[in-house]
Amino acid sequence: MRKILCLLLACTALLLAGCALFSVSREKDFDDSLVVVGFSQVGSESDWRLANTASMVSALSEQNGYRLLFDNARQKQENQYLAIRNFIQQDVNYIVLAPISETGWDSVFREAKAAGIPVIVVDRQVSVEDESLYQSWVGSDFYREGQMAVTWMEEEFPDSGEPLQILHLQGTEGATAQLMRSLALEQAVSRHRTWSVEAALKGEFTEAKGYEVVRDFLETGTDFDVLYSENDNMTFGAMRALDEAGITYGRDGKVKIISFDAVRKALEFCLDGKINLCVECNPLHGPRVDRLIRSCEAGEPVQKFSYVEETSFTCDTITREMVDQREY
Ligand code: GYE
Repeated sequence: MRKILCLLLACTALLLAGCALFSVSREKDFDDSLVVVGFSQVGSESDWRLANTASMVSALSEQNGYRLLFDNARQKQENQYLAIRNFIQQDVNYIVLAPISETGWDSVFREAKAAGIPVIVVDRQVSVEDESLYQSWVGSDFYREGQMAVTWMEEEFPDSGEPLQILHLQGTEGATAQLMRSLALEQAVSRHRTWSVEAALKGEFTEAKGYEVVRDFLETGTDFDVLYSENDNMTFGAMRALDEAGITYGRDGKVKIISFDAVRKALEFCLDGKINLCVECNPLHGPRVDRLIRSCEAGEPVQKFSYVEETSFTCDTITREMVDQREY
């Protein structure tokens, strides 16, 4: 009996000590002056995404006055709902969302609004009934990116009556980056009588899936002249499949390659003549979100939509210097 009592006392003492320790460390960790931001990220599917996460983490750092709660949704929208509800429960000051797809946000956004938490959307857009459910959006003009690619194709393959066969490698279905880059291509194909899309493959913006679907497609033996790939990582996968099938590509090859994002590795391939066109998509949204939050905190009016300026690179004009300037 005495032994049990001693054990109980020891456990209680440990528990109390634990609580004390916990509250001390909480007090130490938690600085009231910090702005608490919950960030729900799509996943880590691409080099672009990793650069985007790094940019957000460094801009929303403690040094800059933030406490960042980061959640990686691993490409599942249900995980984003959970993360947002969790942020609401923790009563964060702002919710930042990089949405997987455009639709399905009305309910959780309404919950955030009811809790008085502003939502800032980055990268892809959202389609909600009531636009006042979120504060602002910052990201790329994905349709313009698609148009840059199409304009390059029009210059490269002026209508000569010869057929132009295109293999379309698409990103995550329903993501603005996929919808708009696809739309620009589809509209161009319907304008040009001789252009055709041999297949629209779903590569989910990942290298592994890009490799797999292109490898399987190549087994059908269908010919094509252009690979229109909606992100660099899928392009890297597709290049591996082409290598394995012995099909040449790039400046001196059979297949011309268009790739979106223009991360450093893709620019290296472009410089090497392996990718013909890299269309830039800027992932460095951290400082932009920081500025938006600062304006909100200062009670200044904030812009609803901010589009980022972007360019493109071709293997005929890219230089070593341009590649070296790329940080991601
Ligand atoms: O192109 C791709 C990423 O939404 C712009 O998502 C982003 C896209 C980007 O996984 O690499």
